[in-house]
Amino acid sequence: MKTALITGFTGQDGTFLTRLLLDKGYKVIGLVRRVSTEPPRRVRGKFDFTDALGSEQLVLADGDLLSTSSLNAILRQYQPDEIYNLAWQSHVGLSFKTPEVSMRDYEGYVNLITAVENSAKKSRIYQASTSEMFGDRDESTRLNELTPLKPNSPYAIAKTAAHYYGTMKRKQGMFISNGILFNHESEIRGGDFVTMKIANGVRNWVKTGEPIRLGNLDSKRDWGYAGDYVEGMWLMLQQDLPDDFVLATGETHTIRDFAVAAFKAVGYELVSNGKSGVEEVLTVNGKDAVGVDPQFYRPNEVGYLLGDATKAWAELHWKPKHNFESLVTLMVE
Ligand code: F7E
Repeated sequence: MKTALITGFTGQDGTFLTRLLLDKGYKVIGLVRRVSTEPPRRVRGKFDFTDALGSEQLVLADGDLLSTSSLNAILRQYQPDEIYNLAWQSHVGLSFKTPEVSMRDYEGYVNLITAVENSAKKSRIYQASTSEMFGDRDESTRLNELTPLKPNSPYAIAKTAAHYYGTMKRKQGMFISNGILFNHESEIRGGDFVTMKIANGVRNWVKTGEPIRLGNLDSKRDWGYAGDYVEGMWLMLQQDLPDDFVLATGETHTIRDFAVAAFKAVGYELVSNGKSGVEEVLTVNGKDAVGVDPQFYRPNEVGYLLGDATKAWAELHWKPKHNFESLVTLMVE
């Protein structure tokens, strides 16, 4: 039986990855940081891990990426074959207000690598790199593993540092693969990311008529389904050699497109007044449904993301099963 350690175990990707690895017969160690309230547990349907916890196929290990003693102890005890580093403050907008947190996330990753060197030399590491590292660029390019990085948020700068730190350690012989994942969403996506905010907002609008307040409607994202993307993460660690891989759908849409598709999924036609910025209002049969609120703008924006996952298709034989329409429908429903 293989053993995997997941940091960021309670997040969206940690939850999907736990399901995938348990189904593959892995023993999964979830690194959990004790907080004064219980960590959120997803216990519904396919994410009910009660049986796995009972049989100890899933174990929660108390620790923290900022505590090297806890990392060394956990690694010495479990000697994981694979480590998935998903722990990170993942809201880009928030990172502008709490930049030190992003830098500490980077420090935590360096601690993890050092602990692996000291206590579990054979572990393979997956690092969650991100399309945010590409930063703001013109719309002529599809972004892949060879595209130069131009991060422009505290979140992306810290992720880029981690990306290069891992690449540097790979040259010294460590098995570290960077997954450059474009946006990936799901039915358990947090409510402060734009897709779930829209999905929840549509349902609320149907009930109460309260419009959804959003920020920049023009930015474009390449959105896939988290369940597809964790398979890609796993595949990266099954290769003979470590490498960097982009996971993306190859389709890009504006935030406005997502809102229009989400209203369509419940049978409403959302129409823009055609104005720009805070003047724009989108209505359904003349009734306000989406408005723009500058409080949701970011100091720097990543306006355009479109990924080229050709390498992952060719080398990992990875292809996403969900497309834009099926993702929107799944989230609204
Ligand atoms: O924003 C715009 C916002 O917060 C998407 C994270 O998982 O994917 C995610 O990062 C876009 C941005 O995701 C609102 O300005 C408009 O252009 O859903 P998001 P993100 O920043 O792309 C990458 C790959 C990661 O690595 C991250 O960890 O939507 N937008 N209005 C809004 N965004 C939010 N959150 N809320 C709004 O009201």
